[in-house]
Amino acid sequence: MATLKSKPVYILNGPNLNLLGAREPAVYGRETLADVRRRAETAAARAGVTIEFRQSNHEGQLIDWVHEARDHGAGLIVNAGGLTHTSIALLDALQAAELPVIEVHLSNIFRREAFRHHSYVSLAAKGVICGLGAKGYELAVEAMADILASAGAGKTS
Ligand code: CA2
Repeated sequence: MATLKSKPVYILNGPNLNLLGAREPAVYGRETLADVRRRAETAAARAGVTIEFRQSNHEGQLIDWVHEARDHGAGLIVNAGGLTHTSIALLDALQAAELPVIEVHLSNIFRREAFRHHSYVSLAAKGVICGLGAKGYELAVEAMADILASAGAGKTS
């Protein structure tokens, strides 16, 4: 039987998400990124997948991790923070990765400033979850596990 555990799902978090819980609780909630990580790990254990949970404030680092995921990952869950709305380079990397991508945002970007309504990441994403806070990461892990199980059905590796 195929195992979903062989390659991890990369969960990449972009600029300023390390500040979660410390500032702007009205927009992003009170949970820290460590709390979000714990939720994702619990959801992953439930769903039978493993995760690589990372955060960087640097565009190039995130792109390097997407490249790493291309070789060593099963899928990508991405909250690119502000780079969501600006980074063609990150989009290019995600498209080149040829892996299932799920985009996550804590806040509902469509209830916010107009500049947040456009996402480059969405062009590479199979699905988008936004506005559900940290719960969105759990849902993304669950959805990714389903996608990987469907893709792997009948395969031996
Ligand atoms: O809602 C989201 O998850 C965002 O990706 C968060 C980004 C924002 O630029 C996107 O439009 C939507 C911001 C990252 C978090 O920034 C913080 C700033 C201060 C305090 C806590 C977090």
